[in-house]
Amino acid sequence: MADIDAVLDAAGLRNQHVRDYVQHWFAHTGAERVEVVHASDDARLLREALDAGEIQPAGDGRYYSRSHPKDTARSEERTVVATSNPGDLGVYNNWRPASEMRPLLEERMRGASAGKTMYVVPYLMAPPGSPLAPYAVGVELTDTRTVVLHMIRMARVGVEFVNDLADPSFFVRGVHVTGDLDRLGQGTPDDQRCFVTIADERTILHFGSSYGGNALLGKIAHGLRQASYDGWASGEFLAEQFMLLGITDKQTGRKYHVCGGMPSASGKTNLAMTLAPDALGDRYRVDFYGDDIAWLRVDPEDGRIYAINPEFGVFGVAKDTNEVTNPTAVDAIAPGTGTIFTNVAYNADTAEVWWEGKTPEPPADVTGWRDWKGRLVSERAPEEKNDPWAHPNSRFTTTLANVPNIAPDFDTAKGVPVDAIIFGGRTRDREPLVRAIPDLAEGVYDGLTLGAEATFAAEGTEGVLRYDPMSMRPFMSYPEGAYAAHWLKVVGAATEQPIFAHVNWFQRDPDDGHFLWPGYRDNLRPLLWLMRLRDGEVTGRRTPAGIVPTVEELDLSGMELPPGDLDRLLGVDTARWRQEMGYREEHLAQFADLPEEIWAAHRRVAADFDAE
Ligand code: GTP
Ligand code: SPV
Ligand code: MN
Repeated sequence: MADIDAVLDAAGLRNQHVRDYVQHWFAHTGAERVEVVHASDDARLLREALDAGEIQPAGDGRYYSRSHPKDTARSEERTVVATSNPGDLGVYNNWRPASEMRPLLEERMRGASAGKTMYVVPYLMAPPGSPLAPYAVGVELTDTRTVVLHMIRMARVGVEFVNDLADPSFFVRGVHVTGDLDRLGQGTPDDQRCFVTIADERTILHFGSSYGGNALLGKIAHGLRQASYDGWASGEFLAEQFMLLGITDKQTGRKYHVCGGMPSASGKTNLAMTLAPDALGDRYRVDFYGDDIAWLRVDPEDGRIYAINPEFGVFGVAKDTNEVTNPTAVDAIAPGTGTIFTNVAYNADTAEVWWEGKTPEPPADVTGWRDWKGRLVSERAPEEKNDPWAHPNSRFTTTLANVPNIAPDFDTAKGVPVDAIIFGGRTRDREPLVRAIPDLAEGVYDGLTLGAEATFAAEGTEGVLRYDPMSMRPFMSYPEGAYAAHWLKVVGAATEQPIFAHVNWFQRDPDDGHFLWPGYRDNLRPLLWLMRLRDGEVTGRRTPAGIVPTVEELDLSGMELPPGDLDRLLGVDTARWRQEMGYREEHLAQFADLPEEIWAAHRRVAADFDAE
């Protein structure tokens, strides 16, 4: 192994624990060579990937990549959280014993990287210097170059993040082996894929994919599953699938920070990036902090909740991204940004990409265009003619620095103080545009009972109504009762409580199905109302489900909404809610050890509806 030592020496990788770990998995996976990655290797790795045909040019320093057609989204079924404690079994975490999963993954991975390079990707999932940085250190070993290119965009990458650790053995060990994607039986009873976080060993073993959260281990495997477990085990913090944004009222100089959870592909990226309805004039500035993950802790100095975005980039849904819906995202993926597009439609002749909703109609001249499966659009069979050109879960990958309204203090070590925590999802009826919840237990209860239509970000579930507690269902790494108790404890310890709220941009007309609320940039309006409620400038209308705005309180300037739509948007349908309370009771009953405060909140809301 002397040659590997030489490679690690040359890369300046000094941490002996990391070196031992690399040696171990190099031998185990049978890789042919090792390469240590630094963010500054990006240009060379891009050239190599272009030469190897793994990516294609997509115009002005942007790139196109296509994943295997059977590998286009997370597989929730094949994802497991393992520990050595059967008490960690939860309803959503697919818990298995570590003693069963480690050997299984070791067997799948043995020799499975033969002939390939093992890239060593040391990373940090936090702003440098953050009090939570010790939990954010990891090393991903991967046998796929496009995964490295994505990691460089999504995390801070370099040996400096693992050398000189206070405890050199305290880093997350992530091993990603792609496997032979043609032969993994994806979706069959003999599915070989397996994505395991061994949470109490801080080890992540993912086999059988090279796509998104299945393969970029810093992102959701570490940033959410491992981190939420660490936050609970240490008692110190929360790690949630949350966006994070700042709103500055330029008239008063007051700055607010809002974070919140919405299930995958339900609008976090769009919300965090794009708020700024021009109709409201130049009064507000909205800063982008993060679109998918936030870690929350109480700062001992002032006792407030602070949030950081542990990520370095955005892995955003491409569908419907355009100048009208999200001009900020359009700029963030513009020429010169180094963006990588995955599974959109591609034209090699013109180096262009396209996805549904990029423009109202697909390019009129189909010459050279291939759909996400690589089929020439002009040659698709008649029954394929209506297939989307881009996969619904096709994505763009760009760094935070490319987002034009990135907050000037986005990488401040301490994070930013949180004024509001919101939950939302795709709900076609029942949920009003916004309802505020000023009580901690009722806020946590609301998050736990977040019910929404599932999306294409995971395989095989689109459109199904299901509960997605705090949008963490696919990322829950410990039991829900303990999760609720941990939330009450962390947020309860803050000296200044954030206000909670539930939002819904996805109400539909019961007759023709159109979205009642225009959404996107106009979502700033309900958030401004929430901030005014927090400051005591409006009082709203009390309902058993929380406080909703009156029509007068909501700033609707420059909007034209049919009055009937507005009533529906701000209405609380008591009959539907009473029915929902029954479903919630059943849902919550599944969770052992749910704190009494949560049941009490449930009973209060139910009694209020009964009294209506
Ligand atoms: P993940 O990255 O999977 O966690 O998703 P996300 O929550 O960041 O979702 P994203 O913002 O990427 O939105 C997903 C889809 O919802 C995109 O196709 C958006 O165009 C659409 N969308 C986002 N916001 C709105 C909105 O306010 N109204 C409507 N109708 N659609 C929206
Ligand atoms: C999600 O699915 O919620 C994502 C994309 O943010 S992935 O990284 O694939 O999980
Ligand atoms: Mn997400």
